[in-house]
Amino acid sequence: MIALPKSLSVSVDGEIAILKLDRAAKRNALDDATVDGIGAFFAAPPEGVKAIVLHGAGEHFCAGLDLGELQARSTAAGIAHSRQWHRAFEQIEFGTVPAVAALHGAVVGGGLELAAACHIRVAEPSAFYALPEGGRGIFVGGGGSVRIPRLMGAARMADMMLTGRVYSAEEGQAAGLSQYLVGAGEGLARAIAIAKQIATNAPMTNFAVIQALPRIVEAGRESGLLAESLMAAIAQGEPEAKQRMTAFLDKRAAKVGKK
Ligand code: 1HE
Repeated sequence: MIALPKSLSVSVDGEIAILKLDRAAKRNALDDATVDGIGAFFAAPPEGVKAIVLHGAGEHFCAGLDLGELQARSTAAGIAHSRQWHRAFEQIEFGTVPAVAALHGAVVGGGLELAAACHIRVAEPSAFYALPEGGRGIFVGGGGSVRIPRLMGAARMADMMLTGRVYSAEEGQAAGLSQYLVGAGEGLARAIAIAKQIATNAPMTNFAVIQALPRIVEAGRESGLLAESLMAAIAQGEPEAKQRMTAFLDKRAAKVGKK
């Protein structure tokens, strides 16, 4: 496994890897080493891992950019810093396996940008969302302006940045920031269960969902429909797809909504 900075720790549970932001004393604030470590981990997950869970140590998921590292940067250096975050978070969104974030406490600034790069977000009631960049005189730089409006809409994101509005876990769920809202203390276990479920899918299905689906959403209608048909035919042609469909016809596979 690749070497990670002290602020990250990993455990592997069968086909699932669990990556922990492990800097609770600083509320898991993201310094450069942590951002690079996240990117490197998602770019090359441990052998055999089919889904990754991301969570935070302590009382909060992530307090965003490490403000201690926010020096006066030249414009060019500021662009390079933001692009470093972009590269790292692209490894999550367009990496090799689906990512599930377990959210609790602060999910703010770059922490929300990080969560938004994951494919599934599971929130505990303590989770709260904010974009304090607005009040700190800066702008999102970790891909937030591209990813967050796709979850909640540009109008809600603009409101968060312009007014400092904080969304509660319930509000975040209603607005689309999380797909699951679970009980207190249940987030990590639920995220792991979801990741294990994802790991049982045919690899081509997971590939299609994380690589093809977001590109199709952004493509024009005709290109999107063509890409969909190609992806559908490729997935359908896989031996695993044939086995799974035969298993259903032979009454060996679960019905939808039933065990
Ligand atoms: C930090 C950071 C940080 C905490 N960088 N050190 N993000 C923010 O503007 C959020 C700033 N943080 C907070 O509002 C609060 O810390 C929390 C709501 C997240 C948590 O509150 P709390 O009461 O649990 O913790 P605390 O007492 O505020 O912080 C504990 C320690 O963590 C303290 O350090 P200490 O040495 O005094 O113990 C804090 O200074 C430290 N800490 N958050 C550095 N963010 C690619 S662009 C992205 C742009 C952004 O992300 S901007 C948003 C930055």
